[in-house]
Amino acid sequence: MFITFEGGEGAGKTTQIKRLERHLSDQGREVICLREPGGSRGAETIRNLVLNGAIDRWSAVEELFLFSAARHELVRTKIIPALDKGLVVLCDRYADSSAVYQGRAGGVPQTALHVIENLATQGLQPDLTFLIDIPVEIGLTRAHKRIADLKFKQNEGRFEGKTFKFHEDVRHAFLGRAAQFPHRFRVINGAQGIEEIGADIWGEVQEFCMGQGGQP
Ligand code: T5A
Repeated sequence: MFITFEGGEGAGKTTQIKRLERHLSDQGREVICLREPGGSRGAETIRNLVLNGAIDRWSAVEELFLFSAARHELVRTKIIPALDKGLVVLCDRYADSSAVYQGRAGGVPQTALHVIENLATQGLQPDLTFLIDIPVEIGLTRAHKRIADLKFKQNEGRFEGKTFKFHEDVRHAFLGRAAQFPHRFRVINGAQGIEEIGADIWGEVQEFCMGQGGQP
C-alpha cells in the first residue's frame, strides 16, 4: 500500500505521518516513512540545493527537473523495493506537489509536467493521497515558527519565502487536483486539532482497506 500526504506549508503532514505509522505498526504492518524531496542519498543532496538559498535561485522549470530527479531515485531505490516486499510506504509529498507548485502555481505547462511525472515515477501512483487542507495564514505561521527555531542551521525556508498569492494558488491547485482524482484523494480539514485529524485519516485508511477486502 502506497500512501502520500500533500498540502501547503505547515499543514501538519509530518505530524500525521508519524501518527499513522504508529497505528499501522500496532496492527502488525511493516511501514517505511519517506519524504520528498529526499529519502535517498542523491535526493537528500538535491533537497539541500532546492530548499535553501534565495527565492529566485531556481526557475519553476529548473525546480521541476531537480524534484523529478530526486523522485526518480526515490521511486527506483526505495519505494518500489519496499512495495515489492509488501511494506506500507508513507511518503511526505510526491508528484502532486510538482503538479501544484511547479505546474499550477509555477506556470510550467501541464503537458510537459505530465510527461516528466510519468518518467520520474515510472507511472507509479499512490493508492491513497491525503490532502491536509489548511488556510494559508495558519500554515505559514506554523512553518515560519519552525524556520525561526532552526535559525542557526540550513532552514530550508526557500518556498516559505514565496508570496502569499503563490501559497493561495498552491492551496486552490491542490483542491483542484483532489477534485480531478477523487478515487485516491481524501481531503482532510487541517484546521482541526492533531487528534481529530489523526482520527479522520485512520478512519479513511480503515475504509480503504475494507474496500480492498482486508484489514489495515
Ligand atoms: N516542493 C516539494 C515542490 O515545490 N515541488 C515538489 O515536487 C516537492 C516534492 C518542501 C518544499 O518543497 C516544495 C514544497 C515545500 O515548500 P518541506 O520542508 O518538506 O519543504 O516543507 P513542508 O512539506 O511544507 O513541511 P513542513 O514541516 O513545513 O510542514 P508539515 O510537515 O506539513 O507540518 P508539520 O507536521 O511539520 O507541522 C508543522 C508545525 O505545526 C504543528 C506541528 O507541531 C509543527 O510545529 N502542528 C499543529 N499545530 C496545531 N494544530 C494542528 N493540527 C497541527 N498539526 C501540526
